[in-house]
Amino acid sequence: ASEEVPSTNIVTLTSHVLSEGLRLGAAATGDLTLLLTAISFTSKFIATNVRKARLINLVGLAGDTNVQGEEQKKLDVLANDIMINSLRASGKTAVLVSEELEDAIFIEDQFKGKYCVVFDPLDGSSNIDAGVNIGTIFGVYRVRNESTGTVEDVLRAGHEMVAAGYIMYGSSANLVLTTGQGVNGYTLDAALGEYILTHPNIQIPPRGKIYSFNEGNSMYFHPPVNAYLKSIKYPSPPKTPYSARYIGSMVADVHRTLLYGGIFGYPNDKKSKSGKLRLLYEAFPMAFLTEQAGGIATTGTGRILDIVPTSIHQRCSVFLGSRDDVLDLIKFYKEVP
Ligand code: AHM
Ligand code: MG
Repeated sequence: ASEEVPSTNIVTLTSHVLSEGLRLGAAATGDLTLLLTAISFTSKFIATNVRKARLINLVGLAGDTNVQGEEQKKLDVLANDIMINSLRASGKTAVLVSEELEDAIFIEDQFKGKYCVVFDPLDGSSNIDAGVNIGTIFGVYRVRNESTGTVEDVLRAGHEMVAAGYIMYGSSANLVLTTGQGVNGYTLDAALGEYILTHPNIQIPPRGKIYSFNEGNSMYFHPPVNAYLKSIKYPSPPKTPYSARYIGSMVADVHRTLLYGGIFGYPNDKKSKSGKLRLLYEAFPMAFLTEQAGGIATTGTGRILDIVPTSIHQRCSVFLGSRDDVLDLIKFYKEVP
């Protein structure tokens, strides 16, 4: 009987980002690597606490529903605090924008570096109590030449980001990252405490068989969206209908879309006039990852990464996924009044 021999050919997040940087001559200073190390450390902290909270909520280790409610709120705040502390301490950041905080944070000179990080520390947190996957989303800009770090450094088009990614807290923690050279996925090995490269060079299939929308909003959707959804649910033979998958946790819905293909959408509609998702730290990072994986990310009428934000918490209509599926949707926007 053969015994399972552990692989000794393991690539960790840090070594991978470093070697990619060296290969491209880009991250010669290692600053971006150190910044990403701070983010990955933070995500390990959050992953541990999400797991604890799940145990409390699902198995009921402690307290009544009231206590559980408080526990959940604490987790949002905790994730935000650890993220900010660790990014500040990294010495590599100048401006931070968090979904949890109304104003941007400007790092004091003593700790100041040349990167700006925009993030949603715990997205989909309404899902925590049910044990459903949640995640952290982040995007990174480099401060503009001569800038000491102002809000203008993050009010820039998404295509100016130098890195973006998310960490999904599920049965394992998965970190998916782009530094503009394709997309790689890493899985946290809890025993080693390291993210291991498990999904090198993720490519979205050019067409999928899954659509992912909150169809409960159909009565508010604009005509092109409803016409598109009808076309994939009632296709003319020999085509067959698409499957519906909607978790309601952007990280999980986008993660599945990157791996299996198909289309994810959260459009603006008659009720949410500008959409629901946030441009800077939800739409931009996911759009960057999608394009780097060979897919398309659009508002329906234009490329998401070309939008220039005017305020840090602004919202945006989002459709992203497999090239052919998103092109089909764009066609409906062009043809349906
Ligand atoms: P949040 O930042 O308040 O958690 O909201 C963002 C989440 C996304 O993860 C998800 O795609 C969307 O909201 C789901 O919204 P809805 O419940 O309206 O379908
Ligand atoms: Mg969010």
